[in-house]
Amino acid sequence: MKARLRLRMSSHDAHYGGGLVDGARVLGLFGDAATELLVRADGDEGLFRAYDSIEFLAPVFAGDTLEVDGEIVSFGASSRKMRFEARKVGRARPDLGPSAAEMLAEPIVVCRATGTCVTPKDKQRLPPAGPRAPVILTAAIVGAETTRAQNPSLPLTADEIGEEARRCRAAGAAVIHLHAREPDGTPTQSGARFKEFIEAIRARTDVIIQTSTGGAVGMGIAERCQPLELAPEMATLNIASMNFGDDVFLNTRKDVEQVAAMIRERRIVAEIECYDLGHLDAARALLARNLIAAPLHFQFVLGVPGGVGASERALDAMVAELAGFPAGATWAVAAVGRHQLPMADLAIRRGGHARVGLEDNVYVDKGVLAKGSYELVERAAAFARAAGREIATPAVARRLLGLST
Ligand code: KMH
Ligand code: ZN
Repeated sequence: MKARLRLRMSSHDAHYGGGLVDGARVLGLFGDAATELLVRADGDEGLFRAYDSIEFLAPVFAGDTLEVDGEIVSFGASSRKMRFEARKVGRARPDLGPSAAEMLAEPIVVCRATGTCVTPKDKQRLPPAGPRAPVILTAAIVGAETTRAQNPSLPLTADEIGEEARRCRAAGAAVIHLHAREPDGTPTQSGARFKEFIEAIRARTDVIIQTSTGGAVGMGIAERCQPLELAPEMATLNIASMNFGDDVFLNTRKDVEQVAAMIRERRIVAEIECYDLGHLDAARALLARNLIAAPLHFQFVLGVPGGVGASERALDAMVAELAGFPAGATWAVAAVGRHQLPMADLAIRRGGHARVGLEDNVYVDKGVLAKGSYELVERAAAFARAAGREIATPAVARRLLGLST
């Protein structure tokens, strides 16, 4: 959540010789931006508790025009971490005439700060929405690449898949991201195998089942799309080709358009898999051609060798790109390997949703294998609670994702 103020420093604001404005004046503007953010998030003005860092980077004078940005970067139960930046975007030019002034071609950053504000729980008047909405946890319980040699708890048979889905649901998962395997572990997109797995899950729990159309690297597009014939509630839509470790994950534009059209025709809700920043542009092109439709749901897959790395900076860039899409889009993070849990935590604090599970990561702690995807879901659920967000049940997730209930 972001707020922006713009105002001109007048001679009333000048405090020191030479028309210099004091730093406290700029901090007052950060306070105003923080207040707007708290009013929008909580329906309360809240309190500024502490600054963690303040850097004054350039002097401010009477006659300068400042632009101030404030942003809530993460939510706790009552704390809201924020960052601020003030930039000079215009200035007086007394050297050219008594009322001469100019807007700057390049803004000058005059101050940066980070801090924490608090809205006590009993003062939070607004229903949790947007960044405070319940967290949708997705469990990617099998995937196509993980092997039993990497983690002996990987479920492979219909019974094992059904039981693992039940455990994940009990731990807080609302969505199961599903691949299928032959009993020997070979990945398959066979409709018959998916049907068996879906029935095993349905017999045990009410989770949303999201079938993969990614399959395994090297599979043809028709092969990958077989599960769509089973009319799952959700399906993945991989948006572009990329290196995938040592392999190439091929998603030509024509193929992506075909998969998107098949998903749309069957009224299945697409989860748009973005492994890189440019994949959001590819999604925008599909939107323009009506091959995907709002409400959109994005999965930011971070840390695949060949895609964007798993960093806070990368996540911020991808979230910022959502400004170019219709309002109301939801987003989640699936980071791979050791990044899975820390990035799930960050995504949840940023107001997103999260996917965890053995498909993308086999460890629950450094060197400690997860007993199953459910253990990773338990960790993600703890992150949600620490951030003061509820965990979406499948029913709530269906509402948030625009699935028919
Ligand atoms: N197995 C990966 C190559 C998806 O499920 O849609 C692709 C994948 C994506 O797992
Ligand atoms: Zn997958």
